Amino acid sequence: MNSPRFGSFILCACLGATSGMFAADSSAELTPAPSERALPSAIVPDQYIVQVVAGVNPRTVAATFGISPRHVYEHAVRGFAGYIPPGRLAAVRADARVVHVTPDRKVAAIGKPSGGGGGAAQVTPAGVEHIGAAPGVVAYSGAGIGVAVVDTGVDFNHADLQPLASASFSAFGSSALDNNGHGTHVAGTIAARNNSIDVVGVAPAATIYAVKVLDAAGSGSDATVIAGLDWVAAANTGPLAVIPRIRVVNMSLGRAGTLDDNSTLRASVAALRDSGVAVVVAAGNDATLEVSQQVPSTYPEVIAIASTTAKDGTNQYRFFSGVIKADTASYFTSDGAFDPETVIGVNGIGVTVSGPGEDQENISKAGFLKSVGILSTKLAGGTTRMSGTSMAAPHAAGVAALVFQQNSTLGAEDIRDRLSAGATNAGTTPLDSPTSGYTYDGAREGVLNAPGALAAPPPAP
Ligand SMILES: [Ca+2]
Ligand SMILES: [Ca+2]
Repeated sequence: MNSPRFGSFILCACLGATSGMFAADSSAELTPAPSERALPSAIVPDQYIVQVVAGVNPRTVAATFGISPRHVYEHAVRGFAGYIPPGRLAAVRADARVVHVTPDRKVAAIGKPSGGGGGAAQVTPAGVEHIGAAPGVVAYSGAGIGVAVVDTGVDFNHADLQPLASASFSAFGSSALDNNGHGTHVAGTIAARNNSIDVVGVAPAATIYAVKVLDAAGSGSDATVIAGLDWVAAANTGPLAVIPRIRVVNMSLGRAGTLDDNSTLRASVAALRDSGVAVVVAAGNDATLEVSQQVPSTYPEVIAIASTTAKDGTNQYRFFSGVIKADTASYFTSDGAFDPETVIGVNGIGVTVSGPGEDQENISKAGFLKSVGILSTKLAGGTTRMSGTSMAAPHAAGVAALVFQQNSTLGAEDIRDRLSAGATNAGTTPLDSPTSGYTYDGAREGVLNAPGALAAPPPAP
């Protein structure tokens, strides 16, 4: 991670989470930034993802080689994941029924909710307010729209998230109950209920589906993520046929990677997108990495959301005049610089828009920068604050639910177009961050806005 600086003074180093879930612990001490690069990209030894051709039963292929699959995929994509002994790998690769054999990679991180506390009257979080989604501002609530939180699970018992969808999934063969806190926080930004307690989400009447692909440590892998996406496809089209249908997937997770390092993962995302599901993802929490260097945010099929501040910050540092304003690129956010190789970044593909991933950035007397996180639902009840592109993405997932409620015939690319066309101050925001070591080089796609997305004209045919 870079060491954000202002002038010759170290401004900040409070990035807590440096990987998978893209949430920073906003209560972390201001210590020097870790020199370590952020995202995990470790290959899981001897674990592979095998994609098979259409019409072939993945179990039959696995059985041919004596493999006991940990996951079988039959909906978003066909294949399986599991242990393949080194001696059998070449034979699996050579089998005519096999399309791709990809090493499984870690998608993992630690994000700790802290602070907060529930029981008080309902608060409208600064991010919800800033994007114009506070109760009463827009005429939609997400009612009748299913949103899958593909994450660490969701706290089934949280009073401000009731009722959750009855259908849920865990890639670990367990309950989809959150045992980390990250997924519960994400769920609250999307759809915390408009009542008298805790917080209110962007789409407070949307139906949340808990899809657990990260464990208690916030750790998973490509194989667990594909399992979650395959379940979403099955839930919509298979024997489950859930009501309401899942129209939005939120993935506040990722790893370092490239466009083509796991064709099966990309195919599963593309299949959902093609079926009309908007797949909204966190851009990434490493300002030294581009979106094009991270999975899944590099995929042109996803709607990648970078992080900005929701409000002006405060400043007690006498060597810096002014404050870090609302709509400034968060010091931790990845942005969407173009990749000339893949042409990712052209026509809004890359980062679609930025959204609030923190309330504000304050500058201390000593010149340190401190993130004040987004307030949302906390595991085991009440509220807590977290910062990260993990928190920006669910604001956009919530707006996607509002737009789908307004017009259920839209497709996933229509949602991307609406979010882009409705963004505020495109061309000028995100504003540059004053931290050194990070020079914003994205496309200034503008900041997410709910009324803007709802009012955006339909894209030209
Ligand atoms: Ca509430
Ligand atoms: Ca960049």
